[in-house]
Amino acid sequence: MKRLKDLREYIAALQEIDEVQLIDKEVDWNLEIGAIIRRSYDLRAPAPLFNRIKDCKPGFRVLGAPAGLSRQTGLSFSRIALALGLDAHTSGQEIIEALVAAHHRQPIPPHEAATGPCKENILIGDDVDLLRLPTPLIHAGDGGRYIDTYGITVVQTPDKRWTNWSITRKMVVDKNRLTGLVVPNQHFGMIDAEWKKLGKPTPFAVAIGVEPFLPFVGGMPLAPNVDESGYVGAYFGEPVDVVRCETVDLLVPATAEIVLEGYISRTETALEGPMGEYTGYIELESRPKPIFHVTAMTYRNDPIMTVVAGGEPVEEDHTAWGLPHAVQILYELRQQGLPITTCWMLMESANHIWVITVPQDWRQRTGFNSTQLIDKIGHLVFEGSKAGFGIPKIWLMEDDVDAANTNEVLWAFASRYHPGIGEILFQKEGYSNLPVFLGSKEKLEYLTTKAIYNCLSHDDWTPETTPQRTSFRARYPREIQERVLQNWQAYGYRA
Ligand SMILES: Cc1cc2nc3c(=O)[nH]c(=O)nc-3n(C[C@H](O)[C@H](O)[C@H](O)COP(=O)(O)O)c2cc1C
Ligand SMILES: [Mn+2]
Repeated sequence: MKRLKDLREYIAALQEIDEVQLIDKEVDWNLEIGAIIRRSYDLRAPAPLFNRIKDCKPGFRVLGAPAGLSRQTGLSFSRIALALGLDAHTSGQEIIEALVAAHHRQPIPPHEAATGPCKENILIGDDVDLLRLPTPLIHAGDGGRYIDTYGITVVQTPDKRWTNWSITRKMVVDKNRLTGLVVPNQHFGMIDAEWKKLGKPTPFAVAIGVEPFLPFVGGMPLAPNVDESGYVGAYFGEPVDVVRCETVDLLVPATAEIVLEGYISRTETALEGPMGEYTGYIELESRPKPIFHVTAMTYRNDPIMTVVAGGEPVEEDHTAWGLPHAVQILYELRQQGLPITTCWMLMESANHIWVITVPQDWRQRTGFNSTQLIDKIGHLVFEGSKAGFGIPKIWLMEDDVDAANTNEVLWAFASRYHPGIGEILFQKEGYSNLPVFLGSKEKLEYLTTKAIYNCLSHDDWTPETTPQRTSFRARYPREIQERVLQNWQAYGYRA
């Protein structure tokens, strides 16, 4: 495992495999940066690193699409793999297992360092000026310039028992004020509620441009009262370095490019949003959200802001939120003794469909029929897990299907799911309010109906009546497969 300890080491590693595009031509923060990032997702082109940004001090930079997918053969997930300290060619399935493995190791708490790169420039109080930073207006129609689309928001309970790291969007209001979402069911919202109960402003910090692993734990739904920093330590087998903030009693990752710190007001609000979102849509309304007063900002020399242009798949909401959610439910279902081969978020579904696969002999292993298995999985995921909050639809199938292969998964769903009887519903489950399939009442309540789509073999199939696949691997004798593979170029194919 090769841990990349800051964003700059990550960019250097991306350069080695041609996954970063340096852009020296001056670009406009006003929509041009956002449009380039968005097109890079469409083409699965390298991550753009913008070196010259209009109205901005030379040296202040933006890295777009920090964990997008790649169009290079065999390197689709290379940005994710490098971020996780793995070889660039690591498969989706191996990435999932690497993250699950850390759940079985003891958490290692962070190490408080005396100082760190994020302290190279320190601006406190009146000197804070958010407008110095190269914050883009990402999408036409966004309610403002989003400074935090991939940063780590740090909050701690008033009794200090729990420090949460998560990703949650924030917009610039003026030179020292932000506003952003505080979703009540997320840990950020739960900890904010504890401060609210005391009638005190919530101290917060946001670390932007952090070491590349951290956004994957920021998007991971660990259990409540569990510190994400401990999981990072468990993953790498060593603690993550943190440093003390200047004006709030919080610790932040030491190698962050930019740190903003301050307090969430109990009384003041500003209109927040809309912003192009993970669902692939942008809402039209702004809503009042709390003001975040920024009491200090610190940054590295020539800081690099990471930017996600949320929207149609595949972007970081899908890679750094969808994928860690698959990891979490895989771990939790296995902890309950269920034989689960893997879980995967279908990247093209933009965090709407998670695929769960089970071994073909799951009936013998569990003693369940399909109704019982679906019921058990549905209750555990949708009702028993923080991860289930973000998950509306599950496609359940056997593991002859490669869950990370969208073509195969789509074919299996199309051919195995039975209209009318294959959709098992779970009513009034907690959910995000952003997806566009929700009705307006559901959005207000943060509740919806969720479903498991049964793509399992029928309970009454016998070995004689079980349909057999026709694929290259399934249908042809080994010697024929080998002959064909050996002669592939001899037939005239190039690859
Ligand atoms: C790029 C990106 C942007 C995200 N934006 C938000 C957001 O604005 N609001 C939110 O509640 N969750 C957002 N998430 C999802 C949360 O980070 C995720 O649900 C995480 O599990 C929340 O942390 P928690 O489990 O500690 O509550 C985002 C995730 C990613 C990767
Ligand atoms: Mn958490």
